Amino acid sequence: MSLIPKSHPRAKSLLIREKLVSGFDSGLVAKEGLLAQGRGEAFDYLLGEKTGKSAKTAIKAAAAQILLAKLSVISVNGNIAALCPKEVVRLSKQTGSKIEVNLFYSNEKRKNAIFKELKKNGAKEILGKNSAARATLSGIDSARRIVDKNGIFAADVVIVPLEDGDRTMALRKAGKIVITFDLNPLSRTSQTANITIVDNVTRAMELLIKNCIILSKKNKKTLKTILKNFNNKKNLSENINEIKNNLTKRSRIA
Ligand code: PTJ
Repeated sequence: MSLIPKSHPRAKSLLIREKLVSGFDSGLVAKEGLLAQGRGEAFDYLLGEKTGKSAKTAIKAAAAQILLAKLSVISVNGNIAALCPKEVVRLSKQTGSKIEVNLFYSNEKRKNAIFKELKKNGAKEILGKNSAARATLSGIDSARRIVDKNGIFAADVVIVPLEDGDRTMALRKAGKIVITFDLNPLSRTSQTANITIVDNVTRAMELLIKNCIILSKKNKKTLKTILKNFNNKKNLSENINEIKNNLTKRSRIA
């Protein structure tokens, strides 16, 4: 049972933190994943802990891009398995995207726990464990280089929530379109991806699913226009301005 009272002014943030801690206790999350969450929390504070206008714009572009993909793959790590396994499965079912487990701090035991968690949440096919389908991404030295030849390796669009910069660059160099969720607009991943959603993945994943449902009723031309009008660098700059405006507001003496 949670020790966090619902009335606590920071209950939402503390409950997200609790998901990570219980994900760590149940073997889903790497120790380093707890630190990554802490960094994310700090940026979320600066954002005002809400989905801003620029994040909404990026989410809409991401939905259009996923719907236009020939093969999209959602890459799942320990933090994502702990924070939003249900949403990952729903996004996959809504858009026909494949799910692939790909870890930075690779470890078979943790990988198995993540597979189990995704299955418990309704996933049917999960890639990332079949050694016969192993392929290697070039330009990257971490364990993340090992991917599935029918998944990330073959994909034209890869969704990489909470990612490290190296793989984002390697994926871009391999000609893939990269969509990321990252609360830090300055990170290498944020700066390198094609579409960066600067928002807490726990808020943004749900919105992405909603946008995919709405946009699935539109034709290809409309989706392509949404993408044509999206500029990641410009959107990131707007996001930094949102943070700046929030800080200016908070710095005023009432
Ligand atoms: O499970 P593994 O082994 O694949 O490891 C996963 C982690 C997250 C530990 C690994 O990918 C890592 O070390 O990531 P980084 O380089 O610390 O980057 C994580 C980024 O995600 C940081 O820029 C954080 O600000 C951001 N972040 C953290 N929590 C959230 C977040 N962004 C969105 N929503 C969050 N809840």
